Order: sequence, then C-alpha cells, then structure tokens
Amino acid sequence: MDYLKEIEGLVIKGILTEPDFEKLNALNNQYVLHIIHQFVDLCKPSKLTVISDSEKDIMYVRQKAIEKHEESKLNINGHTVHFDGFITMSNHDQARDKGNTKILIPKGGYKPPALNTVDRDEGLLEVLKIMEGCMKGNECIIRFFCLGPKNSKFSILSLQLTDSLYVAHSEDLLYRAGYEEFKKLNNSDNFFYFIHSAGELIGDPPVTKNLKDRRIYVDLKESRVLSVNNQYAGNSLGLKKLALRLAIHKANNEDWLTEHYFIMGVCPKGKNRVTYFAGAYPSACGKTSTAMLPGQQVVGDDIAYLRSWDDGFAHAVNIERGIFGIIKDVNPIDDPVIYEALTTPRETIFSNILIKDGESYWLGMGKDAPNEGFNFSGNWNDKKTDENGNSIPLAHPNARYTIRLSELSNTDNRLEDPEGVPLHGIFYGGRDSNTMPPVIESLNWEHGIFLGATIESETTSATIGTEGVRKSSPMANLDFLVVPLGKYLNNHEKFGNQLKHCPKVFSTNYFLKGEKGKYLNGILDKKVWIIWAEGRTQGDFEAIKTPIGYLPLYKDLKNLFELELGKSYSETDYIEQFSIRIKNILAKFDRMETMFKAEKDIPEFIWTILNKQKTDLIKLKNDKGKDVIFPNDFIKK
Ligand code: SPV
Ligand code: MN
Repeated sequence: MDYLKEIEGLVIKGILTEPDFEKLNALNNQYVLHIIHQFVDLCKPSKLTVISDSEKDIMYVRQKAIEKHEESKLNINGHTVHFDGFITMSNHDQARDKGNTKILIPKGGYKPPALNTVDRDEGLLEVLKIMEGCMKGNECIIRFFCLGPKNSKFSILSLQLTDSLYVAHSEDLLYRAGYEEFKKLNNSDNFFYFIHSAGELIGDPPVTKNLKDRRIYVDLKESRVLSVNNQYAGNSLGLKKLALRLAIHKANNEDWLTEHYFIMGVCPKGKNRVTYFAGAYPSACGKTSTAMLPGQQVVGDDIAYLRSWDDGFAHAVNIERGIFGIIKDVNPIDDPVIYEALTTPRETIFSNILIKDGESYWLGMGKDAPNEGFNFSGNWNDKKTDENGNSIPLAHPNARYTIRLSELSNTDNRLEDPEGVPLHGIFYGGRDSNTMPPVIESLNWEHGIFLGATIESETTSATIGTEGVRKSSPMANLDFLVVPLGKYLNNHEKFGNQLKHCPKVFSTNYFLKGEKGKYLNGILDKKVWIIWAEGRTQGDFEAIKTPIGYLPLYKDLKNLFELELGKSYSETDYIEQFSIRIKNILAKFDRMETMFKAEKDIPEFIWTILNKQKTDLIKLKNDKGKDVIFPNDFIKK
C-alpha cells in the first residue's frame, strides 16, 4: 500500500492540514506513515496534529492542554495542575496499574512469572477492540522524541500518538525533542512507538470514564505499547515505564543494560571532585531525593541506559531530561532544591494535589494547608470520605510534579553528554524496617548483583494496591522485567566482568526502625551514606569485612556527619543501626530462595552466594553465641 497517498487522503478529508502532511512527508519514513495510517483508521480521531521540534508547535500543545481543561493555570507563572481519574481510594487512576499492564506473549514464548501476561493474538484482539473509535471527535497529537542525548550511541527514537494533551505536554518536559532525529533514520523501523488514548472523558476537569477498560499492553515483537482508558503518567506516557519495558527487552538481547536508575554526581565536601553513581530503589523509597541531595549534582532520577565504554568504565545516560517526582514530603528542610523549584515561576505540571484560590498544597510540604479546596477527588474538605468510608487526604500520596531538569540549580553539566558519565558506584535500596543496615558495600561485583537482586520493599502508594506489604523487586525493576530474571542477572554479571573498572556496589536502607517503631535515621542522613560510598570508591576509608558485606567504621561516619550535616553521631546510634540482625537476614534469604525458585535458570553464582551467606551467618551466630552482632564484634581486639 502507498501509505503516503493514504495519509494525503487525510488532508482531503480535512483531518490533517497541508503543512502537517508536509511535516510527515519530510521524515521520509514509510514505517511512521504505516503506523499513523493504521491507528488513525482504528482510533478515528477527527483531527491529527503533527508536532515538530519548533517552539511554535510545542507552544500549541501547552495551550491546547489548558483549552481542553486537561490542565489549569495556577497563580505562579508557568504552573499548571492536572487531575487523573478517581473513584475511591482503592479504585483510581492515580498510580501505575500493574493488574492491567500485560505483556503480549507469542505462542510458546517465555512468561515472566512476576508479570501479567496474555497470549499475543488474544491480547491484541482484546485491546484493538477497546481502541476501536476511542479517539472519535478528538484530536490526536503525533510527537517524536529521543530517549537519551542527541547524537548518542545510547539513544533510541520514539513515536507517540495520543489524544491527551496532558500526556503530550508532559512528554515535552520529560524527553528530548526527536522530530529532526527521525529525519536521520533513513527510512528505518529502528524506533519504539506508543499509541495512547485517555478514552471517553467525563467531568471538568475531564478524566477517563471507563477505568475498568484500562489496558496497557506491551508488544515486544513490534517494539510498541498500546495504552487506553488512563491518564496517570506511569500508565499513559509511552516514553516512561512503557519504553522501559521495551528497552529492557532490547538491551537483554544485546550487550548493554536498561535500568530503573537515578544518576548523580557525588561531591564530597572539601575534595573538589565529582564521582558518578547510579542507583535503583523501588518507587517512593527515596530515589529522587537521593539524586537531589543538597550539594550533589543530578543527572537523572528514574531511568538509565548503560554501555561499556572505551575508558574501561560503564557509562550511563539519563534517557529523560525531566523529573516526574513524588511531591509528598517535598519541603524546605528535606528537599530544599526541589521545594525552591516548585514554588517559583517555571513550566511545571502538578498532578493530584490540592488547589485553593490558585495556590498549590500537598502532603508534608511543611506549611499549613487549607481545610477545603479542589483536589483529586473533586471539591474537597477535610471531613470528606470515599464511598467506602475511607478518608480522603488533601492530596494524593502519589501526587506528582513534572519539571525540566535544566530548570534546577543542581543539574550536572553532563546531562546532554552523548558519551554519558562514567559510573564508579551503584546503589540498591528498599523500604526495609528491620533487616539490612543503612549502608553496606558488596564483597565483589557478583555479590553486588546479589544485593540488587535481593532488594525487598514494603509497598507504597506508587502502585495500586495495599500499602506496607513486603515485596521483592530485583534491581527495583521487577515490574518492568519482561525478560527472564535469570537472563537479566546473567547479563549483569557479564556486563560488569568485561569492564576494566567495574563499579562498586552498595546497598542502602533509609527506613530502618528501632524497637519502638521509630525511624532510626533522619531524612538527610542518607547524604552521609552516599558520601561514605563515594569515599570507598576513591580509597578514602577503611571498612569492616562481614559475611554480608563491608560496613563503615564509626570514626569515619562520625566525621562525615559533622562535616556534611553539622550533626553529632553517637556510637550508640551507630551500633544500633549497623548491627547484623542474623535472624531477620536469614528469614529474608528464605523468602529470596522462594522467589528465585519460581524463576527458571537463575545463575549458579546467585545460589552460591546465597548458600555461602547462609552458612557464614549461622556460623557467626554460633561462634558469637548471639543473634545480633555489633560492628565492633568484627574488629580484632
Ligand atoms: C515509579 O513508580 O517508578 C515512577 C513513577 O517513577 S511512574 O511513572 O508512575 O512509574
Ligand atoms: Mn520509577
């Protein structure tokens, strides 16, 4: 079929303007034309608008989002607010919908046990039926983006069709423009594509009506995701978690890594150096706030691509150029950089917060909020409950903000470096109240992979479902792991072992609690753990070798608390925080064993480490005659 002729036919029908047709024609890419033809035919929008990289086109999206009430202007210049659908506190579109996110599996293909899957033919039939006519009467925006810096070996191009102006606008803040990059593709199909529709809308502001027909179907075979009847960015924005799944598949069939990593430049006081680290934490476990720690430099807060580089290091790029961050608890004390950015004029989209007289309010912002206003549930007051009698907080715990990184005072100047940044270390962490110490260094690369593979976290509001349930999430990536876990872990091992300068791996835990259920650390204490890890990669500190990894020495932490936070740190606190809780760790290993057994082909090195750690801990317990071992017990007197 001559797709150019078909698309030209849309001009005659009045769906596409002549200049927009020319923009598509100039791409010289039959695959792009084919996709547009196919999905216009299916979704039946009444208008197609092509957005190039020009300021005029980008401005059009911003203005349309306001015109359609998908966003409303707030008092501060450049600020807008968007709301996602809400029925009750447990039935809503305010977080990622894992239940309706499914991987389409061709006959006989591998089904990842931790994800929802559906037979590819059946799934396509189902979702394409739901998408039939889903854009009727609406405008469909066509946008082109580049995942990663321009002119970079790391980067992957992406095409997005959406009828949500909020989605198209958010992607502009979060991703690099890619229309001109598509022109350089030379008529190839080497790109990802995403078709999204918010579906039928209801109310003002307009939200998705048919949440029960929400579907997010990932088609690895065609490098595409079809997403319908949702607006929340983690479900709707193709380039975010949908592209993460496609990229994990691609990377794991090649020789690089796609990770749920932040990237930061760690800058210890008085050292005049920047050392790059990446890190993975499950949602709402301090990932963004680590990357944004005062005095440090942020490269990215969510997704990274890694490749081994000529200098012998693993290099990483942020595939995004913005932040879609949790706003809860952003306040001047704990997150000063973000707080400043969110309370001054700049292009910012808030979602699911409370608005009163054009001012924004959120949970934990450190100032009094009004007792009524407009929020994610509509008109709100502090007595409001949902139909199940659950009280509705002033803002959703997963309320968010979207801003460009270039707006922040602490953005690292290598964000756009096509070569990425060299990684000296990797952090893995979870929300763990009683098992792992605040920071440990792995014994070696394989043990580092083990630490990443055994992240456990108590669930949060970032996904729909009960909060506070302990779940394992290897590399904080389990929700997105469309390849077998065994293959993924093997890839990690190979990736690190070919490097001349393999990153050191650290596990962190910001959520350790004491006997009385109180957190043992302040929110900013994480800065000390990060700076200690940086020092370890530079040979600054000695450490205590234990069966589960290297622990910091008290004197080094004491100095760092003083230097970095101006705080005193007592030896009693150190001992409580850095004790090895053998019983709890062994119980965790039992849970890990169950998880690994549910998978096939978990690499041998993981079993070897698991078994050795178990034996070593049992021996330690017997030797010392106690279950909780203090760090000083390892130091020869
Ligand atoms: C996460 O939940 O890991 C996020 C937000 O980064 S979302 O876009 O919803 O995935
Ligand atoms: Mn994330």
